Amino acid sequence: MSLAEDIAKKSNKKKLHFSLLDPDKQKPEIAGFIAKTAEEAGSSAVMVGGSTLVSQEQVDKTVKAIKKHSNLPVILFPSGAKFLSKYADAVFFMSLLNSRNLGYVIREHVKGAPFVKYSGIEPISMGYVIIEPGMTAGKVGEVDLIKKDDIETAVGYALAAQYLGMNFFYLEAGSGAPKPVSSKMITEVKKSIDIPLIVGGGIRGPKTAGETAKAGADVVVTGTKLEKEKNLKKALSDIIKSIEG
Ligand code: 1GP
Repeated sequence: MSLAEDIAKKSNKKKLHFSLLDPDKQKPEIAGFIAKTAEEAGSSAVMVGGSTLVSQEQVDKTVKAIKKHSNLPVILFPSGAKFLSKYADAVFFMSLLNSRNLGYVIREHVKGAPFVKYSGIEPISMGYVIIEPGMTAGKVGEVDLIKKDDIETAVGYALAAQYLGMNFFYLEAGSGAPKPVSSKMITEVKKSIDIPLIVGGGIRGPKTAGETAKAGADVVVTGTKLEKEKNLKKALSDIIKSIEG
């Protein structure tokens, strides 16, 4: 079974948590330690990526350290073709659908596709949109942000992603967002589509994580929370329990 099928199947039975690690935010060994802790706490996968990366080497080293310390699948969450790693299990082959820059919509994909083919990592097709406030991802991605209460536009993008054949849809408020995507938007998007819905950005505690899952997210992603937490295992376990309901 492909990883995409496995995630879709598991997320049908229970809500999942993915841990996002940005290679720019910590040394590879620390990323490995965080991944190990995330696995112990019940996270289902590690996503690796960020908007401010500088080299493929950075990504390679982080992915290798994660693989060394944990058994979780590693899915790249790339901001461009330069940031792929053959050591990962899969890559979110994601189009930033509301970017004004065609690079993020399709052109980087054209550059990166041969690497994906020859490295053998699994491409997981995903539509990705950024909602206000968008934070760094919104700026770097040159995004026409979806207004936080513009549910109609969010639903339109979600349906378009599904009709284009994408296997997952991702609502992103931006890393470090003061507030996550609203429950109302999540519920309406989830109601409209048949593909799994991933939600991230600004989710830092059990309450918001639980609300996000309850509203309809199949997968809840946290990033920042992993970086600055003293008792990470406990903090993540609480978040994951709350997601699972
Ligand atoms: C993943 O960008 C987010 O969608 C991560 O956001 O860092 O706010 O958890 P946080």
